[in-house]
Amino acid sequence: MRNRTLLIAGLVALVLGLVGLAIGPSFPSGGPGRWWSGDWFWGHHAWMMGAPAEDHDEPAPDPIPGAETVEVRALDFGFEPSRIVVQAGEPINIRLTNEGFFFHDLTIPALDFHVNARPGESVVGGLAELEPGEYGLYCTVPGHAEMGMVGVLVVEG
Ligand SMILES: [Cu+2]
Repeated sequence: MRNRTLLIAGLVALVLGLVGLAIGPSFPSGGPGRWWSGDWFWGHHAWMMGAPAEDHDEPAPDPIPGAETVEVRALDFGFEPSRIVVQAGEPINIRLTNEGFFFHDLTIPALDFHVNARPGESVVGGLAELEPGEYGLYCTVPGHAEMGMVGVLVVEG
């Protein structure tokens, strides 16, 4: 039994070593030894604490005056509602209100639409008149879509 335990421990160490080698080169100069302690970690993980990651912080498209505003709540982790239904041929605004503890965004890739909000923040973005169809949406912060931050914008013709 002892030999088996040692074998398993060795395999675990080997796998951890390989993982370390695989991700090591992506660490900044200074090396993996300080990845958890310094600016690198917080620079890349500040979004966990409610701040945006660098590439998720683009401004929202300007709201469209007079257009109907659809309210969407961002939660940890999901959109409420996750199914947004609007009519074709009219511009709309989407107001994303972040009621979670984490930074969130609402991105509709097919429409090149993106709004993001810090915790407690409410941000409006405009969408020009839409073609009928179903457009998938999600939160682009790593891991959030997998945890449920997905939905669909349904444009009824
Ligand atoms: Cu999110």
